[in-house]
Amino acid sequence: MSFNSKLPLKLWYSPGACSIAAHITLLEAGLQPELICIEFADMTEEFARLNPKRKVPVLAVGDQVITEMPAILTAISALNPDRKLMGKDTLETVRAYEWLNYLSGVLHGQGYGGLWRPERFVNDASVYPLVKEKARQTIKDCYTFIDGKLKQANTAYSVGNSFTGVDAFLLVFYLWGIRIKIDMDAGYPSYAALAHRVLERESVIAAQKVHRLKVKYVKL
Ligand SMILES: N[C@@H](CCC(=O)N[C@@H](CS)C(=O)NCC(=O)O)C(=O)O
Repeated sequence: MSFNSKLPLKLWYSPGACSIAAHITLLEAGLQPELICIEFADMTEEFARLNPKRKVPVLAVGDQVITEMPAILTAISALNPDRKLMGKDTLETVRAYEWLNYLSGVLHGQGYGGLWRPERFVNDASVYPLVKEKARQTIKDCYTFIDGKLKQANTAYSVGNSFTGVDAFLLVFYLWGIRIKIDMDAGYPSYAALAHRVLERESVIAAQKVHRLKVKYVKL
């Protein structure tokens, strides 16, 4: 089965969503996918035939449809292995997965999932405020953890000194933190420093024009 960067590439994304991380990483790999915008409200039966989970990002490489951020970032990295977008050696790749699973499972799934989609956690709408309150605390706990981990590592990027897909995913949560009115720069300086470094990359500047996920850029 062929799997290479000569095959047609399609990325389904939603404005403001996590899917920008896949687009950034594709651009970092030197790849220009066909971009297909799908609003959350339009994730109907037709979209469900593509991704029954009704979520973005979705990446198609030829006839292979790939979902879930860690899998998508792995696929993109494999399309241009020279760019080492999942780490330069085995240990860095292990660390990349350690980050991605945590970001995807805890910060995205539990934190932002609970805050923006409390109905996924409880049936009783009267307790949504409690779910949201707990989710906001989970988000802040994650930011504290991320900031501490980056401070301790003292590297230019989250996995060593080169950009990986993890940095694109971390940028999403930095921007979402600002969206939910957390003072990211004051509260999490090591995380903010990484995010500002990532925001300067050409891939990010190009992707932001498409995704409407912007931040008033204040240089630290
Ligand atoms: N576990 C999935 C989560 C993807 C996800 O939650 N995507 C959001 C956008 S950031 C989505 O499509 N949400 C649709 C909805 O909530 O209706 C992944 O890692 O790709």
